[in-house]
Amino acid sequence: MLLNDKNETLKEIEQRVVLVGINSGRRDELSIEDSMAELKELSKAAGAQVLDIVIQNKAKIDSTYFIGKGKADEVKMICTALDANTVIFNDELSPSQIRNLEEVLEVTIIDRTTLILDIFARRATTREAKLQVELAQLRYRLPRLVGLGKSLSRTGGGIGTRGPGEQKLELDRRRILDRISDIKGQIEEVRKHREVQGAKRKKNKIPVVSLVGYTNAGKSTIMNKFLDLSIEESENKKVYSEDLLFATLDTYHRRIVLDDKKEFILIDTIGFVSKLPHHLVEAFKATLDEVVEADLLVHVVDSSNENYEMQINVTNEVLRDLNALSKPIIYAFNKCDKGSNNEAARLKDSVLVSALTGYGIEDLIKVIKGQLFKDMRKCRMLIPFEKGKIFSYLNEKAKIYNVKYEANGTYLETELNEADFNRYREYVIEE
Ligand SMILES: Nc1nc2c(ncn2[C@@H]2O[C@H](COP(=O)(O)OP(=O)(O)OP(=O)(O)O)[C@@H](O)[C@H]2O)c(=O)[nH]1
Ligand SMILES: [Mg+2]
Repeated sequence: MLLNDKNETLKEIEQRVVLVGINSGRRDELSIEDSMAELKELSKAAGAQVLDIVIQNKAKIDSTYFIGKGKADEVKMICTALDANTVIFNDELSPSQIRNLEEVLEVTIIDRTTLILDIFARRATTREAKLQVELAQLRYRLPRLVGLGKSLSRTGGGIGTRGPGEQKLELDRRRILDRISDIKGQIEEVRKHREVQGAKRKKNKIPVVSLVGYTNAGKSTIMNKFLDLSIEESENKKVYSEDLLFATLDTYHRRIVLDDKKEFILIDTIGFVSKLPHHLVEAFKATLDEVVEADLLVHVVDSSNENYEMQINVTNEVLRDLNALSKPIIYAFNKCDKGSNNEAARLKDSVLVSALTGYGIEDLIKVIKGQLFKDMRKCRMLIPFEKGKIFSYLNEKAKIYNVKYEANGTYLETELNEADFNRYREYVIEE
């Protein structure tokens, strides 16, 4: 399927890249192999061709070159031998590190944050997502410009470079600041519109379920499977899913109506990844806040991935940042068709599923319903014939198990939500 072609930063030149990471030996972090494998996937998602991976064991980061000077020379040799034009580092680099590395390696230097921001920029399709990504990019760039400005004035920069250099930076800085405030205004506008929609949904009291999880876990595929089971027309509401990191970069709301007429709004959104740039989480905060404001979270896990535990932890870290860990959460251990980890599904409130084959999807829906509609009340009602409107309303909105027309009205066996139960309490003859 086609991606957004408008952002062609990485596309114009073929990016032949070497990846570089530091193994700091810290226990609490992802293993360096996993982390570099993730960086490789991210690079591929940005359209780059990965030629080699270089790892340095180093407890302390070098302030000049990030890696040691000797290692930098080695990377230079590798780049020359493989004809690489870009080196991607697995961590955030300071402006001076970028400059020093560019000097030694004579290729484009990209850090992990820039890479992730770039992927987001290429994939975003809605106005809001585009604005949010641009905001994150500008905010990431701004202090880097300032840093560069300072270091330029410190070193002098030689005749002719200093003045214009600084002026240009100041100009860039001002332009960026202007653009930031412009974007903020636009985001505010879009957000107001979204809040109106959210308020409408609240008024209708339709419960909301959000799919959350590590990128590529299968959230969008699950959403599409749910749409198949929804009795509302759903074919043109399917969302994009693909074997790619960050296939989804916007938030999609879909109404799911089950055959017993119970319904909920399902939200599919961006996936998480380790070391998700802070600026990105900040820029997407409003979107993510909306996601985690749901009545229920379904945490989708790729249980066939050997790193599934790390991916659960990464997701939970982001959820913690968003203050969402106290929400009701159901785990969907997906991709069980790929030889899943049965151990995984022993967690409380978890369901083993395969969005591909459909295995377990009905069970997942059952668990979701159990959680969302646990306050539903079964009752028998007698509705006088002159209240035909109430009958039509219930017929449309509620599951009706039995109807009989009796002498003094319509007799119903049904199940009502709290609000309807209270509204029509006078017609309830037995609970
Ligand atoms: N074998 C198998 N593949 C699956 C299953 N569910 C999803 N996939 C595949 O996994 C890949 C990622 O699925 P998506 O639904 O796009 O994943 P996502 O969680 O929405 O990912 P992002 O939007 O990138 O965060 C796709 O190639 C899917 O076809 C499953 O149950 N079994
Ligand atoms: Mg998706």
